[in-house]
Amino acid sequence: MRVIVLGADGYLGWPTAMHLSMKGHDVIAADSLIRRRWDVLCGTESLVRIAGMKRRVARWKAISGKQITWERLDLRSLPDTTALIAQYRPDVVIHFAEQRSAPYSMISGPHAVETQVNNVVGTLNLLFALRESAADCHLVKLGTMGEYGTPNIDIEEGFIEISHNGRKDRLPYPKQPGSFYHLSKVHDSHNIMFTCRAWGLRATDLNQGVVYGSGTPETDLDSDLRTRFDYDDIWGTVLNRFCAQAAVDYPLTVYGTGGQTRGFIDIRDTVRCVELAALNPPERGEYRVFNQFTEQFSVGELALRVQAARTAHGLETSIEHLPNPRTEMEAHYYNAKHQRLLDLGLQPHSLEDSLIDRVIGLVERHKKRIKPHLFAPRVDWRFGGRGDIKAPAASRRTVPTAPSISTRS
Ligand code: NAD
Ligand code: USQ
Repeated sequence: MRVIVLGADGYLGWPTAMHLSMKGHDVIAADSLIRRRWDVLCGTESLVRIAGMKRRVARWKAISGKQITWERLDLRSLPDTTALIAQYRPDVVIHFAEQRSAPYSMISGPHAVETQVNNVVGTLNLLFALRESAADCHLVKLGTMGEYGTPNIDIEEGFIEISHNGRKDRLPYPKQPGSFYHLSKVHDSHNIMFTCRAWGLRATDLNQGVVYGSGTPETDLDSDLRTRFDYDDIWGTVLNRFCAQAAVDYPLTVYGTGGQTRGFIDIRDTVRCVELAALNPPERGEYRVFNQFTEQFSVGELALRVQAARTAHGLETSIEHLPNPRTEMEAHYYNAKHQRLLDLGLQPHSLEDSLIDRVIGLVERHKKRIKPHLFAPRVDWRFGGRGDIKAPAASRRTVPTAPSISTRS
């Protein structure tokens, strides 16, 4: 397949680009590099040092003998996005290229607007570019389990059979997202579903759970091939944060009671799920949804697992329940289906198998770079929209409003 990976400089995009290249696909890696700029603005930094894209693709060629073509592209530019799709006419586009932090989207009004413009406009531009030059292409779009929220019934994979006043229909599953970021994914889903119906595009929306882990067999090949690992309050996802906190004897920051439950997935399973979706395209005009996670845990349970894993190695770990900075249910029913990727052949890694080797081990190797002042949450959902946050003390830079749009170069 000829595959364009959008967001290829990111945590998930870079490992996916290498994984597909290793499997013999022709990979074009595109990114605006805006995430590196957001890091500077938030005073945050990947735990693992990451090489620039030119260096990464050169190193990949030297080590694997395979070519990944690098293109700098901002999806917010319709002409540039159209030109990229017309130039390569891909069989598959894998779209990771969004502002993906819920806390970032809740800092202030301008951050919410920036998030939704970046994500919704970027995806719309891509849909128009596909219609123009590659209408048969399969769009694989990264959505999120957070689109569904935490309803008091089982969560289906995208659609639910409804009986109402004696009639039946199969309708999109109700959405109750918990941040302006998660809302942007809902808006994307609606736009994608509409263009499949209206223009006959084909798309898979991967509603992914929270990802953990340090990398994949390809990122492990060389230090220049590593992917980022976030542990701060804005970009760090919960398990990666807990492992980083434990490594420097910082109490694990469970928000509220810790009863909030989410779906989780190892980053090695992410790249495999994306590959499975790409290899098994939907029909023209079909919009389908796969729930992309492998296990579900409450946040409190995760903290206890990290504590237990360390205790087994004679290490102490404390857990602290902070007042929850988010507006979310802390005690709720949660049972989300996740069968469709298993049906396509996914063989999941379990947290039990990955925690010590793949997460705690990596963090231990890099723990000198951990900056504990990046752990405390700076963004409160209830005060969102009132102003900017300050970067933490060790790096006092104000997080500014939306940056201007850069063009493809
Ligand atoms: P990331 O921030 O590490 O990577 C996203 C990449 O997209 C960055 O390199 C960024 O520069 C790029 N990008 C953003 N806007 C762009 C634009 N307008 N044009 C071009 N490039 C742009 O994020 P990630 O963790 O790799 O997440 C990738 C995708 O997966 C996101 O869509 C996210 O919502 C989704 N997702 C992530 C997780 C997770 O736990 N990390 C879980 C579920 C879903
Ligand atoms: N949490 C804590 N302590 C922390 C950090 C988080 O208790 O130190 C809690 C949060 O309150 C939340 C849960 O852990 O209930 C998950 O938070 P998170 O920051 O790990 O994940 P989230 O903000 O939901 O976002 C991440 C990714 C996002 C993706 C989403 C998948 O950043 O891109 O869409 O996971 S999902 O959660 O399924 O929507």
